[in-house]
Amino acid sequence: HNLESYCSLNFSSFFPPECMISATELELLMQNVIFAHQETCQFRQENLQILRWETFSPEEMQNFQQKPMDQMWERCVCHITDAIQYIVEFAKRLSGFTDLNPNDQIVLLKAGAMELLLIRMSRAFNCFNNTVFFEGKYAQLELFHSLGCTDLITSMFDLCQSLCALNLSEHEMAFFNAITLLNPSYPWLQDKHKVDTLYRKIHFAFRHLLRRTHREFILMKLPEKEKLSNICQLHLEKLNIFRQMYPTIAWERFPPLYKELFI
Ligand code: MHQ
Repeated sequence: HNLESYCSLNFSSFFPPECMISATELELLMQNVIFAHQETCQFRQENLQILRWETFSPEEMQNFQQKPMDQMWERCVCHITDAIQYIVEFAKRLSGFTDLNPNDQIVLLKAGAMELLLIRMSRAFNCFNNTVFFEGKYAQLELFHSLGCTDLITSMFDLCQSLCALNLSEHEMAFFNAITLLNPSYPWLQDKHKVDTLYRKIHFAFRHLLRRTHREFILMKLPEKEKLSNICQLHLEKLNIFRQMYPTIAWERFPPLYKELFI
């Protein structure tokens, strides 16, 4: 790192003491986070926009609602697992993530995968009619009735509503995902300091991006960590109830990655 490039930024007051980063490193980091998201976002924003008003017909809805609980769970869990595979890929492409020790990578993914899924869900959400992209069309909350977890799904939809109100760009989405994943506050982390350094750098790059686009105010409006983790907790509770009702289904038919993360 050379001193000149630090000075050229003239943000010295913003540099957290443990996070020195040169202008070049900052640019590279911004590109890295944005590319990591672009390359792993599963559905492109343009395509989701095109399908925005394709909703399920009442007959199709009824068809879903009449499915047995276990079948619907299995189906949803498979879609969630697919989506999480892309989230794992996002993490792997974030510079610095794979340099963390393997235990800490797992700790962060276990704690963060569902939170990132919630953030990504807001991209696939139409806030004007309260629907979410599911199996090729947009689905109302009622479609998921047979899962037996209306409170969970309601809070997922509510979160998406509040995220949609912020109108996050794909770049902002990328950074929000990255800082949510790299939360240095988990007690099980072995090298907290390394996670913390990476977190600060990415947070700094995020603020830099927001300053450039005059969008700093969104930092105060992003949902609190607690809000996300409450929904994740609710998901775990619902999963536990389901497992008690259908122990063999959960064990034999849920994908290994889902079991590894949540069971
Ligand atoms: C991703 C794509 C994606 C894939 C799957 C907890 C439980 C048993 C059910 C989508 C929740 C039901 C999920 C499938 C329902 C709310 C789940 C089932 C963004 C997220 C998204 C759209 C998931 C959103 C949440 C869905 C619809 O890139």
